[in-house]
Amino acid sequence: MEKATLQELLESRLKDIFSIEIAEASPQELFLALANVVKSCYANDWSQTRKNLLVEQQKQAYYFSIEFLPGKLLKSNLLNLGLLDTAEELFEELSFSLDEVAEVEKDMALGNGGLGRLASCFMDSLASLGLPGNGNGIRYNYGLFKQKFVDGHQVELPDDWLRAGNVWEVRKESKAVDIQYGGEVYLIEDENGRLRPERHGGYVWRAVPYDTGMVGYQNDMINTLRLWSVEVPAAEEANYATIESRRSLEDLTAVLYPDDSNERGKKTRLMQEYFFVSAGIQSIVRYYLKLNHPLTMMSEKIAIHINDTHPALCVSELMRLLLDDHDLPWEQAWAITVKVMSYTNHTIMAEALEKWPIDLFKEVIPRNYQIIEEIDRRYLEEYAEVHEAALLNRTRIIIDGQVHMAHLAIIGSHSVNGVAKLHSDLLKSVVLHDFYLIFPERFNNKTNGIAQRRWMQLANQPLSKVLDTTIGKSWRHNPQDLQLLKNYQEDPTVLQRLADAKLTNKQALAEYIQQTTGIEVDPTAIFDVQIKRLHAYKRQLLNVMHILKLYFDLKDDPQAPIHPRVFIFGAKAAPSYHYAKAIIKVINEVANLINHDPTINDKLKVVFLENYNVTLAERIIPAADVSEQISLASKEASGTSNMKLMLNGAVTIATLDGANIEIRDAIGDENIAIFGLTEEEVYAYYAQQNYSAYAFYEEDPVLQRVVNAFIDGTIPNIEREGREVFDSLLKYNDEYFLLKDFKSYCDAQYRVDLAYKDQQRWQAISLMNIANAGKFSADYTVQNYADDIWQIEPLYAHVKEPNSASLT
Ligand code: 26Q
Repeated sequence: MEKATLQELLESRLKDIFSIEIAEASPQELFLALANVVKSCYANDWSQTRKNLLVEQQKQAYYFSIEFLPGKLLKSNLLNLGLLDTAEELFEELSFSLDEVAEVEKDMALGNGGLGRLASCFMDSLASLGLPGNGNGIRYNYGLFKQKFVDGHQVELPDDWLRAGNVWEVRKESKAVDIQYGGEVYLIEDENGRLRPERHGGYVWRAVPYDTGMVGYQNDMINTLRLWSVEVPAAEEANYATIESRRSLEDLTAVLYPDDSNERGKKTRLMQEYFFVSAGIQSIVRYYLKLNHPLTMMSEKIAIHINDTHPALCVSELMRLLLDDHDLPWEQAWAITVKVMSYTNHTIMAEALEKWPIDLFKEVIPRNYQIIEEIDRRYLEEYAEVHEAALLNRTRIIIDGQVHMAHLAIIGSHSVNGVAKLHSDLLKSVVLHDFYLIFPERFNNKTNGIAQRRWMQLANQPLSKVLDTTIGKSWRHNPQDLQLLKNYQEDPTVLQRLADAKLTNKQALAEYIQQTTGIEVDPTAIFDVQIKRLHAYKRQLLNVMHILKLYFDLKDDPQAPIHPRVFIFGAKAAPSYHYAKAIIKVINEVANLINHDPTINDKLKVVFLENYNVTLAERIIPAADVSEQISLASKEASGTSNMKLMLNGAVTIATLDGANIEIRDAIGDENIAIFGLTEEEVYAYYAQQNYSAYAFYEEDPVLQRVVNAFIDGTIPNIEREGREVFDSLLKYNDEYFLLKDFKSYCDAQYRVDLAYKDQQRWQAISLMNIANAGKFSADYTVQNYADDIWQIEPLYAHVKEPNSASLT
C-alpha cells in the first residue's frame, strides 16, 4: 500500500469516528483511527481464511490456554501486513511519532508469564506458517494486576484494560453457547438399555466469544484467537434481577488469577477452567458437524491442545458431548478423544501440579465428574493385566479424594511433551516416570521458541537495520539465516555497528529509567538484566547476593577494577506469595542503599523497574548486555526470556537448566558463562539428603558477610524481610542451594566482567549469540508441533508463499 493511500484511509477514519483532521488528532485518536484502518486491511483476508478452511476442510488445531499474553498488537499487525515502514514514514512526514501512538494501546495482559506469552508466540507462528490453528481462552475483564512500589513494597492495582474498549476484538453473539453448572445428575436407563444422564437443578450461564484476528507474517493468513466472556442467558434475565446474583455470575470472567504456580481449591478458578473448555469444545463440535463427516473421523479434522493442566477438562468435556449429545458408545468416544487431545507440561515443581477436591468437582461439574470416575475405572481395568496395582494406583486420576488434572490430561491424550530437552527428560525419569512406564510412546520434547519478529524486528529496529545491511534481509523470513552473521566475527566494522546499535538501545532505556525512577544510569556501564516472575527457585536473591559482594568489594577498595554495572530487575510476585514479596522489598532497599552511597561513585546501580510486562520487556531486552538465567538446575522447565535476550545480543550467565543447556550447545562454552550445580548434582543432594547450607556459610567469610547483611543493619528498612531471607538460607537450609552456588556464580560474574573489558571479544561473543538464536524461533517449534503432534498442514488454497520453517 502506498503512503498516500494509508494517509487517505487514516484521514477518513478520523473524520468518521471523531470528525477531526489529522493535525488536530491526539495520540489516542490517531491510535484508534490507525487500528481501525489496520483492521479493515485484514478484514477481507480474515473472512477469506475462514471460507477457505470450510472449502478445503483441512485439519485444524485448537490451542486451549487459560492465559494469552499478546501485549500490544498495532505494530505487530502493521509489520505482518507489510505496512510498518509505510506507517512509520507517514507519521514522520506528518510530524507524529508512530511509537508515541502505539504506546497508547493497552497491553493485553491476560497471562502471568512464560506460559501465556508462549501461547501468544505460538499464535503468531501458526498464522505466519499458514497453518490453520486457533486459540481458545478467557476474555478477562481485568488482566494481570499493575504493580507499583510503595515504600519498596509491591502494591497491586487492577488492570482495567477494556475501559477504553478493545479495537481488535469482534463480539460474535451468534456463536454463543450455554455452559451448565451444578445440579444433580442421575443416570436413567432408556428404552435401549443405555444409561442417560438426567440433570436436576443446576444453572446455565452463557459464554459469548470475542474473536481477534491473528495476522500471519506477510502471507494473507488470518487465524482466530477466540476468548469467552460470561453473560446472563437471555431467557434467564428475570432470575438475575438482584445485584448479588449478577455479581457472582460476572465474577467468573472478571479477573485472571495472578498466581503462576497454584491457587488451591478456589471454586471460581475451577468454574473458569470448565467455562472456556466447555465453550470451546462445544463450538468445535458444532463446527465439525457442519463439515458433514461422521464423529468417528474427528481426529482427521481436529486437533486439540491442552496447554498445561488448566484445560485438562477438555478430555471429559469432549467425552460428555460425544456420549450424551451424540450417543456414541464409550469405546468409540474414548478412541476419538485420545486421538484428538495432546498435552504440554510446563512445570517440574511437584507442588504446582493441579489437584481438586472431589467434593468441589461434584458440586460444580457433576456430569464431568461422573465421566472422570468412569475414565478412571476403565483405566484401572484396562491396564490391570499389564501393570502392577501399585503403579496403577499412583497414576489413576482420583486419589485420596482429589482429582489429579495432569493424570486426566495424560491418560486422555496421545501426546505428552515437555518444553526443553532437560525438562522432557526429567518428566520421563522423575516427575511423570510412572506414566512413562505405561505410555512410553506418548512422551516427546518440544523445546520452546519465541516470536522473533516481535522480539527483534519490532523491539530492536537499530539492530535489525545492522543485520539488513550486513547479511541482507532474508533472516526476516528465515531465522536460520542469522547464521550468516558468523562470517563477521572478526570484522571490526560490523562489531562496531553492533556495539553502536546496543548503545542506542541502552541510551533509550537509560532515558526511560531516568523518567520513571529518577535514577541516572550510564549507558556505557554493563546493563545486567534479570526479568521474570519472582520465585524462590529463579533465585533473584542469588543475584542480590552477588550485588552485595561487589558492594563490599568497592567499600573495601573504591578503586577495585570493576567495570561499572547497572543491575536491572523486572518481576511481579503473586499477591499471596509472601516470601517473593519480601525479596522485592529487599531488592528495592539494596537499590536505595547502593544508588545513594557516594563511595560507590556510580560504579554500581540497581534499578527495579515497576510493572514488568510485554511492553517493558520490549524496552529492556534490546538494551541488555548480560542475561541472568540462574534458576537452580532442574527447576526452570525452559525459560523463554533467555532466548529473547540471546537474540538481542545479550551474553548469558546461566545454570545448566531448561533451555539454557540448548543455548549453550548452540553457541559453545566459550560464548556463555555457565556456573553452578548440575541437575545430577542437585538430585544427588536430594538422594543423600546431605546438603548443609550452614557448612558453606561457616567456611566462606565473603558469603558470611553477604548473608549477615540481611540482618545486621547494613541494609536499612528490612528488619522483617531481611530476617525472612536470612532464615530461609540458614534456619530452613536453603531449599534452592544459593549458598552452594554462590562462589561459582561470583566466579562466572568475574569472567563476565573480564570479557566485557575486552570490547572486541565481547562484541564477538554477542555476535555469536545473535547468529545462533535463529533455532529458537517459535516458527520451528510450532512446525514441530504441527508435524509430530497435530498433523496439520499449511492452508494450501490460501497461502501464496508460506513462510518456511525447516531447520536445516
Ligand atoms: C494453576 C492453578 C491455579 C492458579 C494458577 C495456576 C497456574 C497459572 C500459571 C500455574 C502455572 C502457571 C504458569 C506457569 C508458567 O508460566 N510456566 C513457565 O512456562 C514457560 C513456557 O513453557 C517456561 O518457559 C517456564 O520455564 C515455566 O516456568
